Amino acid sequence: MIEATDRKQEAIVADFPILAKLTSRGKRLVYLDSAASSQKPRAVIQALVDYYENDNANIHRGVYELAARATDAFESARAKVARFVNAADTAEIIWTRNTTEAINLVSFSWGLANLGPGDAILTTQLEHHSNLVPWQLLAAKTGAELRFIPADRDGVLALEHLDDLLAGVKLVALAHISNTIGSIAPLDVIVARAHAAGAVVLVDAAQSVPHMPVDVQALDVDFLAASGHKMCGPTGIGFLYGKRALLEAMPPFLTGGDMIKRVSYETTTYNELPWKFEAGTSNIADAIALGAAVDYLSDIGMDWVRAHEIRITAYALAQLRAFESRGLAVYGPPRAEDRAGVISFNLGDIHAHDLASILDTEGVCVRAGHHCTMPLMEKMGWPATARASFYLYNTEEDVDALIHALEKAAQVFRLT
Ligand code: 7TS
Repeated sequence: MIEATDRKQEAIVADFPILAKLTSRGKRLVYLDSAASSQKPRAVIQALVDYYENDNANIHRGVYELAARATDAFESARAKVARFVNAADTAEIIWTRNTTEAINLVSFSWGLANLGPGDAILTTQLEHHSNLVPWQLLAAKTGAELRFIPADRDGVLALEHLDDLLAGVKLVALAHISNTIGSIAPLDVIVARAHAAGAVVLVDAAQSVPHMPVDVQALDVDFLAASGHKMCGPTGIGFLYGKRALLEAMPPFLTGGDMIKRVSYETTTYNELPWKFEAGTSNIADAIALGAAVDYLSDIGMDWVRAHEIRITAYALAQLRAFESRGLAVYGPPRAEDRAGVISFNLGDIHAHDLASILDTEGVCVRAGHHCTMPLMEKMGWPATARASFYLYNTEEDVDALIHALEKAAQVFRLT
């Protein structure tokens, strides 16, 4: 069993050409920044090349065979994404550039049409700026109030006052997984109580869809946003899932070509879903390559990906804890099962940027800074953290390399 898992792991690593490259110092590349963006398997890179070499044309308009092929590939990628998150209907998947654009689409379209003075939006203290700034702007524009579910030091949301917080709330917008702390939100509880209070729920799934099975129908979420580049796909493509009835009732976000059915000088009838929300020429090649990424992840199995990340995270937590006597502080839930493969830490007084620079000299790539969660960092009293994040291609050797690099940093800063 263990051997079979190891063989699968080796084969996965070999699928990612960049992982075989050395750094300019001749070190093995140890990529521990997948929460920022994942690496791409050969199948995804090849899908881009294949599309441009064989099928490239604009979609939804050409009568010639080549354009029909491009359209088919583009729409079949949408169907793959719909199956991946178990949407009831392919038309409930809207292509966007990324999670950020998907959230802005909901804010500008649904939000401006549905919120006003006296209404409230409920989010959490854990959010990435992408799931905070749009709601600040929406609140300012509509006169709605913005409220926050508090989080403790492990990134666990405090739900004791949830029902009070939900009074008058029309929208609950929260991250499935915190990109800074790695904690996982109890969506089952929050979605049920939000719906009971009459609110619509948007989930920022940027850190969950790539790393665990996500079923929008089982979760019963109303909107869900994710980015292709964090799930083995290219940059510049992401998606919004929305329940059909909500999307049908929403006005368009961007307007122009492709999102129309009929236009006169005076007026316009909008296209059907999902195209009503896809104005202008879409990111065709990257959508198709995201379809290839979804195929790749589905072949491996999202249950395997989640189980693998729990294994690596448990191993990393144990190794990092052994370092605590030398001033290492590790943040987030203590048990790997309760969290995602995202571990923030600090070593003594070393600034996280300096720490990340030393790790880089050993080929270890981690992110350092505020992770686009400035209010959370301020609340926690962390000027910055270093963050290691794992994906399906990371191994125990990668964790060992991180620990070895931390040893070096401890020596450089004389912490030993
Ligand atoms: N929401 C969460 C929870 C995220 O982690 C990110 C990106 C986003 C939204 C925005 O995604 P985008 O694709 O629209 O940019 N998170 C990170 C990170 O943790 N480090 O770099 C980007």
